[in-house]
Amino acid sequence: MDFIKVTEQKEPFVALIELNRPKELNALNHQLMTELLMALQQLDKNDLVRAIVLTGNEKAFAAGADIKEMAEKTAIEMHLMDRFTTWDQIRKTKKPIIAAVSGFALGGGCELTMMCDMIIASETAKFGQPEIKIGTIPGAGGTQRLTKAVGKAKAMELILTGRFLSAEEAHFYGLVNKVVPVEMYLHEALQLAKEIAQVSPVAVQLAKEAINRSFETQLDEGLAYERKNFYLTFASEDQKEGMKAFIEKRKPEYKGK
Ligand code: DAK
Repeated sequence: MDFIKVTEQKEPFVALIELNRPKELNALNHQLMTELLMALQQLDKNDLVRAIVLTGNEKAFAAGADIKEMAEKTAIEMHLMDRFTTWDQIRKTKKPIIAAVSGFALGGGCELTMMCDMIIASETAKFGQPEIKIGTIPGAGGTQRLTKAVGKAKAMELILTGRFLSAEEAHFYGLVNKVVPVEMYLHEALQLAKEIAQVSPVAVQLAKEAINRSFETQLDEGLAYERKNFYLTFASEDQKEGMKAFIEKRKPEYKGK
C-alpha cells in the first residue's frame, strides 16, 4: 500500500491506519481511498482487531478529495467512474472507527471524519466543507452529516461560505468528542479505542449498527432494530461471560463470539 500505513496491535486489539500522502496534505485520490477500503475490510475480518483509529498527520487529516484528479472530469465520466461505491463501502465497516484529527479536515476529509464513529481532535484541527469556493458542493455526505451533527444554521454557514470550524467550535457544536493538545490527540484516540476493545466486540458492533440505524429510520423502526440486536447479544458467549463475571465479581474475558 502506497498511501496507507496500517499498524496492528499498537494497543491490544487496536489497529491504527495512517493516511500517508503528506506532500498533498493527504488529498484523497482514488488509489488512497481504494487502499483505505481494502485495509478496513481486512481489519473487519481480523479477530485480533476490535477497534480502529484512523489518522493523518499533524498538518492534515486530509485536505479533501484530490482536486487535480477530478478537475477536468465531466458529469458523465464522474457517474461512470462510480467512485462513491468505495466511499459507501467504507461506511459499512462493522468495527468502530475513531478519527484522530489534527490540522485540515476539509471537503472529503471532513466527510471521511464524519463517516467515522467518533472524532478526537487536536487543538489545531480545522473542519470545513470548502467545496463552494471551487464551484461545487459536498458530494460525500457533507450536506447531510454535517447538518445532522451541527444543526441547520451552522451547516448552512459553513457549506455556503466554505468557512472553517475550529476544533473548539467543532466541540461546541458536538461534531467532535474531545479536543486535546496536539501532542495528545493520537494517544487520546488510541486510549479510547483501547477502552472499547476491552468490552464485548459482538456487543460493540451490534450497538454501532443500532446507533447508525437511528439516522436512517423513524423511532419505531429504530427501536425494533435495537431490540433485535439486544436479543442477538444473548446469542453470544460474550453476553454470558459478561453477566457471569459481574455476578462472580471478576473481570470478564471477552472472545468476540
Ligand atoms: N487536492 C489536491 N491537492 C491538494 C489538495 C486537494 N484537495 N489540498 C492540497 N493539495 C496540495 C496542493 O495543491 C499543494 O500541492 P503542490 O502545489 O505543492 O504540488 C500541496 O497539497 C500543499 O498545499 P498548499 O500549498 O495549498 O498548502 P497551504 O498550507 O498553503 O494550504 C489548504 C492548505 C488546505 C488551505 C489548501 O491546500 C487548500 O485550500 N486545499 C484545498 C481544500 C479544498 O478545497 N478541499 C475540498 C476539495 S473538494 C467524491 C468524494 C468526495 C468528494 C468529491 C467526490 N466522489 C466519491 C466522487 C469531495 C470533494 C472535495 O473534497
